[in-house]
Amino acid sequence: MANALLIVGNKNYSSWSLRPFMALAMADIPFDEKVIPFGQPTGNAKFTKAVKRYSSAGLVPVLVHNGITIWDTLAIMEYLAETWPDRNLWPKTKAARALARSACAEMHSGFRNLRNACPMNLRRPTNPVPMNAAILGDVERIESLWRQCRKAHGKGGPFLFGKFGIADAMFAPIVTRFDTFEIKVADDTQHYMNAVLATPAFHEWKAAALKEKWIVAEDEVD
Ligand SMILES: N[C@@H](CCC(=O)N[C@@H](CS)C(=O)NCC(=O)O)C(=O)O
Repeated sequence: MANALLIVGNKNYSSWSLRPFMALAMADIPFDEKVIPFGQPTGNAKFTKAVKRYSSAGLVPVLVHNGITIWDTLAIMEYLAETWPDRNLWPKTKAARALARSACAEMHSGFRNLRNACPMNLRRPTNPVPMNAAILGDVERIESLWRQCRKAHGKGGPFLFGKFGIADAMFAPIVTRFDTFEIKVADDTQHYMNAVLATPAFHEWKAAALKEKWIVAEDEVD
């Protein structure tokens, strides 16, 4: 049976692409990968045309597996959990899954202040940018959500639900933003961030990102 194919954007910038990569790699699911560079500006016709060969939505990430195409990060995550149930990508108990799914959905649709002000940019030298109340509100909410997950279900390891899972993959780009923009966080948040940043999957992704030469001006924040 052919490997799953994950189609991603620039590894330096594509926060949505990082998420399914982290889930696949940390779950040891064999997959191939195709990088489609964004070009300039993002949303340009060349990029969209290349992605539309796989998904008519024209956005990355896209997963293709056994003749099935799945696009949009949360749908990809659900497909992975359903297709490889032995990898326990969602936590085992119903209560933990409900919390994990809620956290992932909140991530998928939220935290726009932080996301807009601090775009993922893995090669950016780490230094802070001015924070306003709206960005700090997102940071505070994320820290409290991570704390809630860890407190209720994190006994079995350093991740949100103990073992690495979909919720960690969904928040991995936030971890990089907190790190890159030197956002002040509590000790328990830093401890969780260190665990994500130390994963082999993140190391692999970042090493590839740092080799990229493409610049996306709109994601470069001084
Ligand atoms: N909600 C979508 C977001 C996908 C998305 O916005 N992808 C960005 C890259 S991180 C993209 O393809 N941008 C290119 C464009 O806007 O044309 C998901 O969860 O996958």
